[in-house]
Amino acid sequence: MDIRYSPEVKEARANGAPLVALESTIITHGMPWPQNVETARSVEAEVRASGAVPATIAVLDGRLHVGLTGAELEALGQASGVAKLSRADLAACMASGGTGATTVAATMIAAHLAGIAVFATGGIGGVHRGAERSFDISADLRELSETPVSVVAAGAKAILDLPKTLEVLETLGVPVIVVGQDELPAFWSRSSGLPAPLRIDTAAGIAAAHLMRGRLGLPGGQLIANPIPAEAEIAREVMIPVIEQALAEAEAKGIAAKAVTPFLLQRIFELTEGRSLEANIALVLNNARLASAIAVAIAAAIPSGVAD
Ligand code: PSU
Ligand code: MN
Repeated sequence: MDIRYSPEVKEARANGAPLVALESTIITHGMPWPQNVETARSVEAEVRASGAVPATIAVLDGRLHVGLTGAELEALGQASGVAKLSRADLAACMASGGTGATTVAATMIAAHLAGIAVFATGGIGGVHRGAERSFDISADLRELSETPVSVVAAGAKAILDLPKTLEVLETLGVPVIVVGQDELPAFWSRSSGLPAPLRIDTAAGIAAAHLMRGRLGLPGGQLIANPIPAEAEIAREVMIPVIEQALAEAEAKGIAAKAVTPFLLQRIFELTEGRSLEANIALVLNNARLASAIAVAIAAAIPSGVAD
């Protein structure tokens, strides 16, 4: 597989330094310009400050990039009409020379190809509300069951049906590990009303669980649910009516398939007058710190630094 590594990632791979994968859909479809590029840069800086090397993943002109240069990141963040690539569209985009941002699912695939075991993002996709009618279940869930990458997120986005998302993850055999509390976090809020399926409070403990899965020969990764810092959270009671309104508008407008998540995030940004974006930025930075600590712990346990 011809992967284009950035100079920084190439060097880290040669030295066995800990790497943290970062997705690009959050840049192109999850946040408005220019906060998207600013956030992507500060997330990368946070990873470096925490002792690991960031590898932001995207497809540019048909080539799979693991690690983007500053100029590539800027261009992607400003481009319009960039494709949103999940497992289903990754190969076709590359084969036709296209440009696309990778979702959690596609980023996991690329990270694994590059020997990267840990990935930080904001929230994963999941089972959408009304999935019993729409069948809208993100490919991120299946990917977590197949590809051995630990994904650090702030829980599943509260726009989803969280109980159904947990049920599907359990069916698929994906460990959902909550950090520091007994309740599943809900992205913008620390609380969801749902109990944590598993709880591990240290990066070393999460790294040990990741490595143990590998030793058991279990395919698939782990979902690490890291609550948003208390000072940055938006209370659940505040988010519930906002989410309800955004969902009602999506339904009335007939928004479907890939467009659902970007539409809801944009409407929630508008309805909260930007507060949802501030919270989103804070939680991604928090996830980047934890992911780096996990990557450092895995690299310490595996001399080559490449874990799978
Ligand atoms: N987290 C965010 N913003 C986002 C996403 C996650 O804070 O935009 C993206 C991720 O790339 C995730 C995708 O994989 O949304 C899920 O989309 P879908 O529900 O269509 O599978
Ligand atoms: Mn979907």
